[in-house]
Amino acid sequence: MVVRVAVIGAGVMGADHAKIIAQDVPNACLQLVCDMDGARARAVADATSAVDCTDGPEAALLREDIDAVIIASPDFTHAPYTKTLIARGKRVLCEKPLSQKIDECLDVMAAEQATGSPHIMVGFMRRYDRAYLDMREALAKGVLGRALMMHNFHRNLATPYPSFTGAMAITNSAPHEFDIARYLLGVEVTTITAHQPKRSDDVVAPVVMVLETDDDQLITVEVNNNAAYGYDVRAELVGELGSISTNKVAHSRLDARLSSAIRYDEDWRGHYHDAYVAQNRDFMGFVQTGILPEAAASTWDGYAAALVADTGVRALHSGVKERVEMIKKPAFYA
Ligand code: ISE
Repeated sequence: MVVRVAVIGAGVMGADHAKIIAQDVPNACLQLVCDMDGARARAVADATSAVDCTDGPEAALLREDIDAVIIASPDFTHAPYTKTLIARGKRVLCEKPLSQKIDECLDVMAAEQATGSPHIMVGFMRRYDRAYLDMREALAKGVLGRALMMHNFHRNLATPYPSFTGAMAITNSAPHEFDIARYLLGVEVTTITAHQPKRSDDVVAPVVMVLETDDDQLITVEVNNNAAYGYDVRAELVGELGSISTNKVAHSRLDARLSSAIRYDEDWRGHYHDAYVAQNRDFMGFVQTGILPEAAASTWDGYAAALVADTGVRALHSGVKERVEMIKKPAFYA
């Protein structure tokens, strides 16, 4: 069966998803590219030979010639669009966050549970990245012994716009770390503290967080959205018997003239290209079988990451350790 896919939102991530669907995913046909900016939708559709394009997202979600949808439109649209698509019985890959509002996450979860089957996969692509997969395997094989700590660094070249805040470092960037740590350790986060050093200028300073888990482990997360030198994401998982670290900071290293230089990516698209491809291929399996893939992030995972982020923002403002108040996990997500 060929799956006809619509990509809603043709910005940075939407354009990337469209390209991956068109070039790297067997059994998928890029049926529709949609963006409120019609010229942008047209440009991405032309570049990817999509069947059609449109500037009307609401109408696009109702089209009959679409089997599955990738949502990469602005964050505030994720919850309403996923709810429309759940009602239509479509399977959706929704870029993170599911929503930044906790009540909206709960709403989407309730709508999905009411159908009796999973409809949404949240785009936490690091679950498909080779380095994190190796961590998972090392843990499962017992090579590390009991996991004690996970340290994470998340550095961007620069914030996407000047009004980006420390709170947004927590709600926009850190959810990747919240999700991958929960996923690898198989735990929930119970508390969080958040701190910021003072910069000499007025751009947003790094945020450093310490998280405790319900299995008494510690997770540290540094998000530095203005690292200035390149896109650099690293992690180390420390157990009682050993430790495993990500080992790829860049695609290449140039050795010449008695020195060595590493070339960093400008953003995450190159760094995680293979993970995005694997994730989107897995999404096709989800559409065809209706079974949420083992590695995929569910709406519960989307809720959990959003809740940790929300609590993290509170901790940043209060300056004290805040408790993450989760609802009881519904049996649907067991
Ligand atoms: C950004 O918000 C993302 O969502 C990307 O996936 C991430 O890798 C990037 O560093 C974030 O800032």
